[in-house]
Amino acid sequence: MKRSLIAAVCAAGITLLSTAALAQVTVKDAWVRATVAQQKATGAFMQLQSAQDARLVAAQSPAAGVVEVHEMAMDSGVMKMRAVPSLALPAGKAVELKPGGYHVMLMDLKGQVKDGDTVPMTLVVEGKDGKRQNVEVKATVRGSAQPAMKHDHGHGQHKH
Ligand SMILES: [Cu+2]
Repeated sequence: MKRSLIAAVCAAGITLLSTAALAQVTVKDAWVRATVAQQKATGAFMQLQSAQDARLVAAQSPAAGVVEVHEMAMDSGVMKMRAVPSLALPAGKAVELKPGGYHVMLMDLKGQVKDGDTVPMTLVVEGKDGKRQNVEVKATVRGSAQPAMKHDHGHGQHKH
């Protein structure tokens, strides 16, 4: 019992050492919005934090033909989204990808993304030294697509 515990701790130590040279990126609460049949695109959201200054420069997923990093912003009173070449991940700062803000856009979907499914994604993070690192993410599919398509009247928005 005791021996196996020590072995586990050692293994964890080795993992930490081998990744120390790269920007260590943690991903929290990764989720993808569910789609309806025939819907070709959806968004992935998560919280990213990098130990060192880095940038999210690309993403891939076997579930989508095209994956881009998008930004949503008000433009002359209209909510618009556009692809951004990269997303800055300042050292130690949690960067939120959320509805209405930055998101990973999954386009040319291979199939319907259903509530409860898991969507694997690979994020490509580039450190200040130009070194690229792949970060594997398993995002959980949440919700039904309808509320996202309809207009919300402001009810049930507070989630405290
Ligand atoms: Cu988008």
